[in-house]
Amino acid sequence: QTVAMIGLGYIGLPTATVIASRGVKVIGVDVNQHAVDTINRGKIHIVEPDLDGLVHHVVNEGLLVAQTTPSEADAFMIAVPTPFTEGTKPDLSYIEAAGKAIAPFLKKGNLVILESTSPVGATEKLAGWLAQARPDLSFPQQAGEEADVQVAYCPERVLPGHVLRELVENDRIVGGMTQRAAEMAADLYHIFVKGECLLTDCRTAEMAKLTENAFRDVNIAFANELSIICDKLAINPWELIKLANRHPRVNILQPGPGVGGHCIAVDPWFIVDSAPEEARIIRTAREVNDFKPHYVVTQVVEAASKFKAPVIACLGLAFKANIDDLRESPSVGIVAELAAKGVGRILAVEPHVDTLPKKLQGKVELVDTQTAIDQADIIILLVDHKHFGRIRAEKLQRCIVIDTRGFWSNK
Ligand code: SAJ
Repeated sequence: QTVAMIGLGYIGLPTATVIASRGVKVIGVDVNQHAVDTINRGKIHIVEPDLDGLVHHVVNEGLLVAQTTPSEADAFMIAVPTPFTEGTKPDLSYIEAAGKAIAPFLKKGNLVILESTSPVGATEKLAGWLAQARPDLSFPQQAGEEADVQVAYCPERVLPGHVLRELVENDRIVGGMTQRAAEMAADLYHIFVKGECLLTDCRTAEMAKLTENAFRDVNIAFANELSIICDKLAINPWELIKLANRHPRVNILQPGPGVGGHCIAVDPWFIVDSAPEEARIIRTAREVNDFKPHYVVTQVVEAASKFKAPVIACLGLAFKANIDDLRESPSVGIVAELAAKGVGRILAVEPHVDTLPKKLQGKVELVDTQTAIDQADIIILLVDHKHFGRIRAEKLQRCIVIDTRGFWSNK
């Protein structure tokens, strides 16, 4: 059998590669010519541990071929972006474009699987676009179990940095528009998934993905709110959380400078958009987490007011520890806000990158850890990179330290 993967980004490329590594022929499709050319040379255009070697192998074996337009296959998987721009609606235009691109190649017996994080109802919309483009074929919304082309929703749930392991080991939610669609999709995932495939309908599967990330967001918001309350009451929040977590039914997450990444800070808004009156905790959690970077800025501004010409060292720009991903990072936002306020000379340290993101260029100096620590009056720990474990405690004693992750304050 042949599988076509539409979208060769952070999810599509690893998934296509793992399927190909099981000996299945995979056609990878992406509108980005550079990505297609890079992959066909056996190289990768994204950062994910161990992915480069596996891509090299499957491309060499002729099992993965990238192209800019689809061709015929038995199953079509779609892993394209679904952005949510604040104050507007979820943007399904990439899914619609993917549907229109595969429609001419569909034939009886095909399966179409949507993997992109989507609002509830998106899979049914996709099936509608496919049916519109191919009136000669039947789809589940009219023909149910007997449809010529079955359609399913199976969310990806992998953690960036651990994608290859989690793709194989995690349980997989498989939501069919029909029972047949779910069974066909489960058969496909069984090729590479060692976890369990849990069958359900597509609306439940869509909501499950959003629920997982909203659950985490709400729990991080609880920790972030606690940390602000603790500052007011002069309590160490990390010690407090550690103690409370010794209760057998309490498990509080870690406070930080805010929530970043492309999923947890975005997905809850899909739920809020679908049920604005009802989603009260979910909306408030987003607001609490989005407020945290501004709170950190206020702390720094207050500390800076004690110096004539303060030098401020900002440690870490990535959205979480030990990765090089600076997109949607609260740390970058904090550093940019500090620079805009002109509170002092700002040194940024990010051991995983060579250049600053555009919005910091010319305003902030990118330096190594040693230089930053030697020159700083104020040190802000923004990311708990292992790398910062090298900093010696006595170096910190002559500065004001604002430790947003509990890296040093977690007793
Ligand atoms: N964070 C905290 N405190 C914590 C945990 C995380 O402040 O206790 C922050 C991180 O620093 C980061 C943000 O939250 O800025 C998100 O990091 P994360 O590691 O929690 O999650 P992501 O965004 O890398 O990946 C999530 C995962 N979802 C869940 O754990 C429920 C992953 O499994 C999903 O596949 C991914 O979103 C996705 O693509 O949706």
